[in-house]
Amino acid sequence: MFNLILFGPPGSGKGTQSERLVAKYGFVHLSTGNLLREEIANKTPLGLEAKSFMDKGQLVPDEVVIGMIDSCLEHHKDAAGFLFDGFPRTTNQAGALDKLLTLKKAEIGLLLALEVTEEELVKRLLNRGKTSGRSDDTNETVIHQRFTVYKNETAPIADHYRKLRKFQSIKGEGTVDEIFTAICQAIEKRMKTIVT
Ligand code: B4P
Repeated sequence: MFNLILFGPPGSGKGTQSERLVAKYGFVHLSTGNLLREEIANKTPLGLEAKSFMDKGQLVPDEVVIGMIDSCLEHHKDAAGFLFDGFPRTTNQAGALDKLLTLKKAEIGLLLALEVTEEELVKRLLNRGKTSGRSDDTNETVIHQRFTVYKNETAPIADHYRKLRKFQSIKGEGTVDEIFTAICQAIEKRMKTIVT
């Protein structure tokens, strides 16, 4: 089992690259953002609670997100590998993920961090906001709030995986194809070191 975390600030291309990675490697894709948006679309109590945080550019409480991931892992017991997209986003979530995987005698193989300048991120998010209907992508104040949350709460997770020698950064600017090629090279190099 090879488990990958795709990491990076809002708009760095995690969702975009995940779709391709799933098609190529057959990972089970676990995007907490997508799972939360499904709950919102279905107007569930969890979705209504999540929306109030997401609309302000804040993180949804850890226990909500960890519970969602736990039940997804349970639903996919025979998966050949998971792609975590947008999760973990706090050190608490990272600790919970380690524990959940240990219970399944599994671990994270690699964390790939997409590096993109803030100027480019704002451009991408505002552009997506024109068509996506995502309320967190249309307001520049909310977008900047998401960056602040990322720097304060999410970026520190990288150190945890750096210490485990599972961290690698990837240039997240260029064409989607160029970035995908760099990601695949990093995955395949890491897979070889795990197998041999
Ligand atoms: P997410 O859904 O995770 O989304 P994201 O960070 O906004 O975007 P992503 O990086 O996936 O960008 P994408 O590929 O789409 O989070 C949304 C919210 O949900 C969070 O703010 C939070 O409130 C909540 N949430 C989610 N997970 C949580 C957790 N674990 N804990 C607590 N709260 C959580 O790309 C963006 C745009 O760029 C697209 O329009 C795309 O077409 C474009 N693009 C991509 N690659 C490009 C390239 N190479 N060149 C040009 N444009 C590109």
